[in-house]
Amino acid sequence: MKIVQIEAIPFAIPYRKPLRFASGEVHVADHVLVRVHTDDGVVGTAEAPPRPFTYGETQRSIIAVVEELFAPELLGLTLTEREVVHARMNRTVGNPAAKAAVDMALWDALGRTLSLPVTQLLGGYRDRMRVSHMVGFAPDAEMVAEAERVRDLYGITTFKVKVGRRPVDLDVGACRALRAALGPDVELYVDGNRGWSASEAARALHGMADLGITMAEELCPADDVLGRRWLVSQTTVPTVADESATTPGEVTRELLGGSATMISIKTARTGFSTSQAILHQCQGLGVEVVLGNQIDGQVGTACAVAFGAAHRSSSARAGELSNFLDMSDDLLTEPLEISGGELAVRSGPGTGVDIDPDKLAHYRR
Ligand code: MUC
Ligand code: MG
Repeated sequence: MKIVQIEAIPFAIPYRKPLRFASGEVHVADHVLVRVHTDDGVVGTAEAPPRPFTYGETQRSIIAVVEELFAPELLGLTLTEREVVHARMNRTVGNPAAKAAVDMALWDALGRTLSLPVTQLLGGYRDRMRVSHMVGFAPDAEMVAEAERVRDLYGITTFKVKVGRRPVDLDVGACRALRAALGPDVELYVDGNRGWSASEAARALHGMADLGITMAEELCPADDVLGRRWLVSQTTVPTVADESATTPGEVTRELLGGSATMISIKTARTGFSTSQAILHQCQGLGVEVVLGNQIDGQVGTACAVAFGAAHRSSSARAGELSNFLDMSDDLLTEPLEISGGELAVRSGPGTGVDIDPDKLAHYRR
């Protein structure tokens, strides 16, 4: 169970269509595959999706941090020395996707060593999750067509609508068009990726008051401390902290400071270990969570569903597990499939996914 090698392999897979949102847009999945090898010949795998506009990480920075900072500190440790692994990685601030991928690759290797699924090791609450789909910026008719296509093809009935454009009526109109087309039974919530001021956000939420919006995520910049607290007082829609709550400390600040009432947990950002710490923190505080997505590929999505389904509170709502549908291809020998609006957890050891060597060779950079 000793760690003998850690690889960071860059790959790039184009999107069939870009995802556009207030803080950026994504055309190519230029991710990093992290592989942890043990002295027993076991290999644990995870995926790091860099989000430069959010966390300042890039494909090259993730490789450098994993190879130059983390690997030398972690070689020789055993897979069960997770606290030591985290203490050493946390000497370096930031770099959430790099840390998360190392953590999840370690859990995958542990599951494979023990011949047990990671989802069972984490909590084993259920074997699948309902899926929520993100609808990016586009003209109203395209956003509606996208939601209808995903509903008809995959049975998905929960949609996160990207907002944060100016004037705010652009997004109020898009949400109104989606509600009119999809009817009253689908769940709609919004994510502003920090695009609006607090007053714009309040205006938008009032404009959407009759649309049954169930959550409002990260509408304003995290540093608008009083503005965000004021926004919470202006709306009955639960406000979700995403980019502003990337560590347990930030979760405490957001919740106790009154700037958010729910937390988005993303395994691409906090791995399995810190995601579980945040989940338990939220449970202890009586705060709901939503399983988010950092525009993960299929390896990352398999990790997310393994985590989300493992716990009662992370599987209570639909999880954001469908971004991979927009990629032109992926790395798995057996692709993930969403049907009936649900994604099942892979049943094999670890996270249950296997990388197709030909695909990796093809997309490797
Ligand atoms: C989200 O929830 O914000 C977009 C940017 C990012 O970092 O994650 C996605 C989705
Ligand atoms: Mg978000």
